[in-house]
Amino acid sequence: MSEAETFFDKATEERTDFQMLHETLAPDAISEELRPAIEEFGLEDNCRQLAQEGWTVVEDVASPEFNERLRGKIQELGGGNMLLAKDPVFPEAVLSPKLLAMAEFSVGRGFLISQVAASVRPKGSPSIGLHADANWLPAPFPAHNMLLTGCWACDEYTKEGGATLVIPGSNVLHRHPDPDEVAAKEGAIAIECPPCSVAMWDGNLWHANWPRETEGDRVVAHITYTRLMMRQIEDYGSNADDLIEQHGELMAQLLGREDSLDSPTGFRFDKIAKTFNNAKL
Ligand SMILES: O=C(O)CCC(=O)C(=O)O
Repeated sequence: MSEAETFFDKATEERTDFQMLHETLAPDAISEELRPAIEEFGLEDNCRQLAQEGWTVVEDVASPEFNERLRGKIQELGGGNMLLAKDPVFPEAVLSPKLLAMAEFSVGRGFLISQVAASVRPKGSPSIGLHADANWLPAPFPAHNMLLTGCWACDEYTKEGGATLVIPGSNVLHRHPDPDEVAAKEGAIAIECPPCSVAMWDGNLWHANWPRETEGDRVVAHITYTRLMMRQIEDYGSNADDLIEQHGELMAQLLGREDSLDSPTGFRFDKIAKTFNNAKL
């Protein structure tokens, strides 16, 4: 028997043992499994805005004390990438219940962590170029969102302070901006919000930031979640065992240990039900 036959025979055998979902949830729908969390945190309007306009802001994501701790650690490090295993404050941020609920809404059940980065922008920091985060996807972008990026605003977000710039509704174009559109930034607004908010957008939304004109630093954690079938930006493989031991099953999911894919021992048949069903939610 060839390897392919072995795989498909085994998959068929395993699939008879669970209730397979056949229908995929619509891109703007909240699943039955997720609805209690969305309602508990009062995130219905955020889900609606994210689906329609491509962006939203979730306020009071954590306590002011946590926000200060996060800000302090980012300043101490001077920003950077690959932060998930650098300090316990980052896993705590990534596992914030409100963020996890929005991530499941936007990039589906069983989603992964793609990137944990941070930036410190002093007065005079220029604007970054207009872009959609789906940089490794060809256009047209798929109907279902593949990436959710959250900028955790440790400080108040104002236009003069260099807040994130978004073009609401550009998400429906499902393509990258062209050079003229990058230069024109037509329809751009500033996301203004209090500290300890997370400004988030989908992978289709055209966005950048405004130049910082005010004194002091703009301190932000950039957290990106992705759909379970996507490759992640950052590879935490060498830290995964420790992170999972410290933070449990949710961290295992974020690091791809709770699905069938990308396993060094081949397809994980023990996770087939979860994977195939989560992919449709
Ligand atoms: O720094 C910002 O306000 C925007 C950052 C950004 O473009 C991103 O994280 O994709």
